[in-house]
Amino acid sequence: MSQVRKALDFSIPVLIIIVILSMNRITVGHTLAEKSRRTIHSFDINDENNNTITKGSKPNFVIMLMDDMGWGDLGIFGEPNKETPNLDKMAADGMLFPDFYSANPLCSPSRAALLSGRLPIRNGFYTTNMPGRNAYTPQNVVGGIPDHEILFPELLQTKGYRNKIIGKWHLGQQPQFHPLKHGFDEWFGSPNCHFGPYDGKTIPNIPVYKDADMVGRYFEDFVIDVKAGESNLTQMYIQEAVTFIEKQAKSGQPFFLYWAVDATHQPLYASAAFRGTSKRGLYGDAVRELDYGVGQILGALKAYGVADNTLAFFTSDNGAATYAKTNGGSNGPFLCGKLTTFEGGSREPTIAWWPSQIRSGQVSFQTGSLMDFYSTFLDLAGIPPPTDRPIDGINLRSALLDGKTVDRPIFYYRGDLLMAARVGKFKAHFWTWSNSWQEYQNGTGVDFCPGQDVLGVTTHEQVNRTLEPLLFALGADPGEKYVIRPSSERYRKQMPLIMEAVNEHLANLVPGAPQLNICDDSVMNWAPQGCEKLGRCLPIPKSNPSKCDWPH
Ligand SMILES: [Ca+2]
Repeated sequence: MSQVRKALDFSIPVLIIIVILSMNRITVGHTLAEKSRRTIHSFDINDENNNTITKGSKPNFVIMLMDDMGWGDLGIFGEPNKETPNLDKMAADGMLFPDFYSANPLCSPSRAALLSGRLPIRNGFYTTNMPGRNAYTPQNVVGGIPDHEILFPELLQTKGYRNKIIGKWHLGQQPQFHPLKHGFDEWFGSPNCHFGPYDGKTIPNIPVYKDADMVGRYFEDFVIDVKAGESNLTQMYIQEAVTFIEKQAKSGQPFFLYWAVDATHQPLYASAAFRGTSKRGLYGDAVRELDYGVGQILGALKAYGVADNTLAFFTSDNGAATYAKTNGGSNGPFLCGKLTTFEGGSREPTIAWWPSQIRSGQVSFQTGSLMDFYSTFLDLAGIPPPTDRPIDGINLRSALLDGKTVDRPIFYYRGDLLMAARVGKFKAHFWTWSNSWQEYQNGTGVDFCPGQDVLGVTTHEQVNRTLEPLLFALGADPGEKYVIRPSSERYRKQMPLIMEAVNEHLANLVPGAPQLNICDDSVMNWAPQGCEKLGRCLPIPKSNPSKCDWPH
């Protein structure tokens, strides 16, 4: 952890300032597809139905987590084509959070942090193979979410909640890491990204699970036409969500729905009904279908009478993949995107909605984090959080219900390296790195900051700034373009405040054992549980573990 500790070495003439920190085909068999066709009906977000079937003291929770969708992809946040009417309506009826962050600029660590309430450096979703590298869970990764992490759905279960994940899990594909072992009662989706198609000999296609058992594989049973960009998956995910909401509303049992859809993650896809409907191309088609899905889910909550007792959040797991250029999303005014610790990497389009509790049309400037769902949901469900470990999420109750804000720092990590920190409206970079020269290839290769080079900031090598961090005023300069002079009064005033938060963070930091160091082809999805019933198990190759190679 010497890389992390390097930030401790920083010192500047210290002004004595006290800062109060509240750290405080689609045929899965034909049955599912047919069922899906049979039962689809449409809901309207504008429906008013206060015919409450269930009104318990415990609220229901919904997280609609997008994959690689950017802050700037929503009409409400300024996307010029204005193609997200349901999200814009959700915001108009609820609370918009412009300053909301993921805990990491990449899928797996972001999701591990969301569910554990803890930074990846604590929960183990990082690598120490090389300093400052982003790691995730492709299907040859040996690790996953450790048993000793307490995910908030596990705690909700103890108080009678029924929890369902729909879509991408990404916290490990080996059986011990599956959602049903970590707080979920139901699952429809996959353990890894929908990459492929693979040959099934050197690499197996990714399985799709219905609860504990595999029911098919992407590209074999669940068709994704990569060339056309077409798949019915989002429609299936919508239907799964609506059916779950109906079931839970009728039973009266409180629930948590984690809708972790992935159409905006490459390979992009949309169903035939949405393909070609966006001015933005396929990416926009995917956004439009997901926006439709949001309308269906909120509409179902209303139609089944549980809207007033349900807190729903919409957000995304990391910034838009700017390296995909027009095939990726928009991070609005923010610098760079996915995989970076600039604002474009982790500022998320976030909306809260709770008709009976959150007044409509509000904007909260609470600095928020996906990790805050942990503390917030537990509090609202009357469940004490664990006291034997640091929790990085804060409780958003007062922000949601009373419109209050509290100061809290944001720490930007890339793997094991603390790259930057935000306190108030100011952000300091201790290290800068966009992506390597090797990948960048003088502009002809991969670029995490296309069209956004800022001299000395978007560096293609890891540059250590700990002796004189780069400071930006995010309020005036959300795009991190204008470095504040170290000799300026603002710098001398703000840096000690940031360093106090950083030093407190690092002093109490006990990094978790890194889970993303070792890869082994034998752990891939050769023979997922349930494959025997389908006669679809593949031979497992000999184990040959090695250090994973993380290029970013
Ligand atoms: Ca992602």
